[in-house]
Amino acid sequence: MPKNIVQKILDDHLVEGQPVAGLEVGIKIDQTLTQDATGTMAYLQFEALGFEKVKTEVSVSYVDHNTIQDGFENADDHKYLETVAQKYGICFSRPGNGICHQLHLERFGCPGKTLLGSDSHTPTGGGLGMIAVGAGGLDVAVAMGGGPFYLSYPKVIKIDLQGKLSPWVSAKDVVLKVLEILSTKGNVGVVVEYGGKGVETLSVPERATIANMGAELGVTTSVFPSDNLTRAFLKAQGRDGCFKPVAADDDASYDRIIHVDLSALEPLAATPHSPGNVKRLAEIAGTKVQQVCIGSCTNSSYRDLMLVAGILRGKKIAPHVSLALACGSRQVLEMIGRNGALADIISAGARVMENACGFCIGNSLAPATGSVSVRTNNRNFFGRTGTESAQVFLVSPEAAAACALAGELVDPAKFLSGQKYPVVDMPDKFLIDDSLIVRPPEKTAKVEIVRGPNIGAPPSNDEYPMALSGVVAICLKDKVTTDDIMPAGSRMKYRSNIPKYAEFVFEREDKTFPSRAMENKKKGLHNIIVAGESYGQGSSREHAAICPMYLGVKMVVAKSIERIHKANLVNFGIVPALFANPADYESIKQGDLLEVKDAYTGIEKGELSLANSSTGAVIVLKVDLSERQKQIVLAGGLINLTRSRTKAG
Ligand code: MIC
Ligand code: SF4
Repeated sequence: MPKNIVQKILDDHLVEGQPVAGLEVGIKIDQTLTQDATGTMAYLQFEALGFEKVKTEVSVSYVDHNTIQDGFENADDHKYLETVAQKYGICFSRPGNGICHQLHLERFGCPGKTLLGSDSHTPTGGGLGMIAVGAGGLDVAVAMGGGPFYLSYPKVIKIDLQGKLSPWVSAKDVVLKVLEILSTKGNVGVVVEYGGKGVETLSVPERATIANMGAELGVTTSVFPSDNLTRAFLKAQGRDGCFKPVAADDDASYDRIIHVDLSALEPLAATPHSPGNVKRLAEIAGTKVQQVCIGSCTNSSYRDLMLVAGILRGKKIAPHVSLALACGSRQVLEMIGRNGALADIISAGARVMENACGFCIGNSLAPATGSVSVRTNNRNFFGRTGTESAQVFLVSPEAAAACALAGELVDPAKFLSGQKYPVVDMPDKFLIDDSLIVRPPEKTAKVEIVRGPNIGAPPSNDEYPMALSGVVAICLKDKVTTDDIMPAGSRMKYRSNIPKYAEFVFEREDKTFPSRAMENKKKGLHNIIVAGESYGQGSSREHAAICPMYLGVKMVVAKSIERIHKANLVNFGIVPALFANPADYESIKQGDLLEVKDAYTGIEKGELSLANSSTGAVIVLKVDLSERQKQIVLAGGLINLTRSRTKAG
């Protein structure tokens, strides 16, 4: 049977289940990545599960999120991560080396392989022809220990690219166009596969930009073919040994095909406060801009920054603009440093930041009150920058540079029409220096894991209650992101300390939530979260499930729940339930007392009857879980289940 790329790679890695769209399958994971903000918990869980060594082909622990170090917490985490890596056979990328996704593309990713990462932008690896998927840290811990990763066998949407991008139109505009077409919701269980003649016109970093921001569609991942350009990229990284062509069969079938003519695209922007609010830059031009930030795992490759330098060379940014630059990796920074491009950017007036997530995760460069910030990253969720009143527009590096010069939103094609579009040739050889990657010892060595006071233990949970007697602890709207549930930014340093981090659950929605939920828990009441569509969009942070679990949340009832967050809820013993009739959402209010008499049987059956004692209404809920997931939830989470099996076995 002819196969598409997704089917080829998944079927090669299938260890459990039937390859039928919608059914749960288990796949073997070849590579894993973690970053520091999710990594500490992932490795604490790896330890708690009792594994002796990682069993993957390669596992890498990156430090890129928590690099501010305004206190001992981040440095404690780094030391823990470094020593854990040494002990269990993991490569450790030291702070200063760069952002996990950019680095993984440069130094580790290989076509045809599977990659699981505790970060939602892991699909960046799809630019190299990998099936690269984001997941919660516990799922990554299991995969590091050699266990399968479970996912719903996906439907595949093909994006057929034809033509060639015009000057000033960029890969970012391609993915923004796809976001305009598919939106940020309703794409759970889908993989996007790129194909068509237009693919040959896009370099690997451009493909990676598109695959990266595919995360905002809510799809499982995005993937490109692996072809001669992939081979050339790997060769320039000194890694063509792992090249392998990956292509769909000619008559492969797809669940849907979308045609995108690259030649017809225009410079676009995602407008506040969602990556899916896409508009043409020409349409919104003229708005005054106070800040421009260039960088992040979406747009900080050598190619991106050479383009920026080409645009800024010999010019000065508008006097009221603050321009910041954060390179994706040390390789990129050193290369543009050596060839003079960095000097052009600095001379134009840019502030040069560390090679890290930085502004993208809101731990630096919070914009001024009420200001407009133009950024090249992938998310403009409300409040993510650290300034709730700021308006964030997401654009390409070309557009960002043009806006910095103009001091307002501009279409780069119009604003820079007098200038030649800079030509950036992909280097035949990138500057390769892996000295900030600490490899684990070849032979087992005695390694003492360093645990400073910031390193807590993963919290425990009880078995699922036979009956739920709960209270609606909070009622939320549509598209609540994991940033809304568990803020990052300045709170991120508590990722390894659950009781402390739990003090900030729903901080932006309702500061009293943690204390109310804790009081309910102490009174023996189960907390229930009620939400609208696409609950848990965005980041993979499993803390958005762990911290609510710690506060006694036993169920989320929503109109729909996003893939990674649903898996995280299950892993921590919280039932992800959906309204059978979405209109019932209107009938529930915060503070209502709810009851589910026979929760156990209901979870087994996939249907729960929820009695609202405050209104007298009875509502039907659907609980769509695989047999494996039911066992996890009923055991009170994956760690409990694994431990009970180890004891029994
Ligand atoms: C993000 O972009 O939101 C993050 C920070 O990289 C997260 C991971 C995290 O919360 O640590 C992600 O995308 O998964
Ligand atoms: Fe880091 Fe931002 Fe990328 Fe997340 S999206 S990995 S915070 S650069």
